[in-house]
Amino acid sequence: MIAILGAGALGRLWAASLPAGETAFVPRAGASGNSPVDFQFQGPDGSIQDVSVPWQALGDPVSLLLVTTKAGDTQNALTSVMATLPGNTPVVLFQNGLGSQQAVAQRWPGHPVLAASTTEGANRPDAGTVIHAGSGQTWIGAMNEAAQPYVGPIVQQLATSGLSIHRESDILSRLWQKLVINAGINPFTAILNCANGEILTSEFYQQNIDSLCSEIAALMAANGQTKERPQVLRQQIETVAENTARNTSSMRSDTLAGRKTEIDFINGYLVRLGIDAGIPTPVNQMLTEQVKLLSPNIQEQPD
Ligand code: KPL
Repeated sequence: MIAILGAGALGRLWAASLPAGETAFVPRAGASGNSPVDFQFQGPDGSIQDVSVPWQALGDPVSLLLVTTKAGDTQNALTSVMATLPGNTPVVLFQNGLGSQQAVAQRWPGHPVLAASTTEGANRPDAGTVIHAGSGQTWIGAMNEAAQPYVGPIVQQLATSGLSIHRESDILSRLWQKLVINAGINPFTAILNCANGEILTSEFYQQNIDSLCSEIAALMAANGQTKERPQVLRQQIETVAENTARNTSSMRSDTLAGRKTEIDFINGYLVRLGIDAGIPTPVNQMLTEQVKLLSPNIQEQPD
């Protein structure tokens, strides 16, 4: 049984894509999941499928735990679950940004902890519908030594979903690449309340993007990542913004829905790295503050 912690759009995408009967959602601490999670799943080709996913019952054997909670929610959500999992059960983290993955790997060093970086696009326009808006790619790699032997078998197991899964020997670099994109697109779309492509013509973006990319390039070099020129990072950001021009970013949709955003694990994470390395990050800081001002009183909410 593959257990899934986090019944949001991404968790439901995996539940709908893996073979029927092989997945169950993990109830949050204090919550009792009784009736199954029922939803309609729309594939990228427009096909509709009715999906029903049970909640994991106490004592159900779990071969693998997929964690699809928001980054800011992950440690809390995992705490009660880890206490009930045998120490050799692998855990795959699907969070956006960086910081939460390292925190989990450090907190449970004996557990095989893996991380995934995915470009699958899924959204949940209402409680009973999940749309797999665009097929993407998912890379999976080990976050600690204990996870190394599990990477190949997990890639094979998750490939039964029909999604495109790859083994990644340097998952941290892969997560950094996605971080660059998210740091350069998401806060601008949330602050400007616009689709991804529209940031490119905005004055606010044009005024800040080069300094932002210089900050990120310096932080990458200081953190053992390939030293990229800021112009190269800007090009990468703009290619994705163009390719996803009509999309609403996850940060803009969180803001519009009144949910807590993942800014602390994207630009906020870069600010923390800057403080540690003595590298000034005024643009990351400004973007983090402005995104937080959009939703000042929001508490953590489970997906
Ligand atoms: O990953 C994304 C997100 O919205 O979080 C991008 C790449 C910006 C696509 O919308």
